[in-house]
Amino acid sequence: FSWLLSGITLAAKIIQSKVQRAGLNDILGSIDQRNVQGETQQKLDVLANQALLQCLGRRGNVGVMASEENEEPVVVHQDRCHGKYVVVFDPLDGSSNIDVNVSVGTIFAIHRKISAGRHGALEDVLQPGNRLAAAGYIVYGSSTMMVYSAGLGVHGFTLDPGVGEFLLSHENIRIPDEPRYYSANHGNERDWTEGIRRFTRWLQGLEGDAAPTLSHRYVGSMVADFHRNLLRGGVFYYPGDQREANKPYGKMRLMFEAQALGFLASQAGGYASDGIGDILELQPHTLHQRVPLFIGNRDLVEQAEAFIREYDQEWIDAYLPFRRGAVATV
Ligand code: P6P
Repeated sequence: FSWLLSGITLAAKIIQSKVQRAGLNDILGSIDQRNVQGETQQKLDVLANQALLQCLGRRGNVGVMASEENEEPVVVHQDRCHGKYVVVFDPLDGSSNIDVNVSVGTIFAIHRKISAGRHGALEDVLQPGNRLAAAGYIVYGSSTMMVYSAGLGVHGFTLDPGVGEFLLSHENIRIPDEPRYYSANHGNERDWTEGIRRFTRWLQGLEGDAAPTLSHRYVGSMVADFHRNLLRGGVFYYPGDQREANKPYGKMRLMFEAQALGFLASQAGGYASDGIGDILELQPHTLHQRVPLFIGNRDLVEQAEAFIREYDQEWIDAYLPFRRGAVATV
């Protein structure tokens, strides 16, 4: 397992070296290709994807890899009878921020292979988050830090550029009981449901009693926003909406963002929900499935669920078919 992790940290060092020089090496900007999400692929996220595929593909104990940048999982076919792990990753989350020098991140989740066949399959990838063996992220910010859990608490390792190694810097991270921030994109407020609007006013101390008084922080890079709330206490939410496009399932990816970060939140004493229930209990139906996401301090996330139950029955009815897998999210 540590050999697998060394594949991730090697890829992280390669990515970090490219991220910090992106403005110099003409790898900024897009390559005018679109990824499976329909998003313009920035050159750096293509390079990051290649680094992870190569560093993990040669580890021997990785049977399947699934990337947010690839339509389908990559089954590692070399003769590896011991390819017992599945690695799911978003190679460079928040990549639209690269050109403006805002922190970006790599998110990874590690499942154990469950299929009977010699080589991995999609069923090995589409497992619920409560079966994760480990998960973590690397945040490429003022320093480069890997935050990781294998089910025994959350620990932070900071890259020492002089040594070229990640050194333990934050042992047993716990989300503070007293939250300080909430993170949401107010630009989408016109499309929020009644329950989300009331939840937001509650967070701002404008509605209801026992409301916290939080500051708003949102950089539009999930790893950066999550990392701040993990260390300082708070809640990040990207709800579903009822725009005319009617995407009650929102934007966040279950397999590539929500599961890994939900696992870390849970290990640090927090909680992650799709607005109805625990993200880690959700049985995935498709690789690029999207879910609404509320993640951070448990009491704040549970308050969001309460507002949704009270005011958003229409949204719940619209979202449930996607949650059950009766209809695929796009
Ligand atoms: P918006 C990046 O594309 C991402 O998936 C997350 O990193 C980030 O939190 C979110 O989208 C930002 O989305 O719509 O607020 O720009």
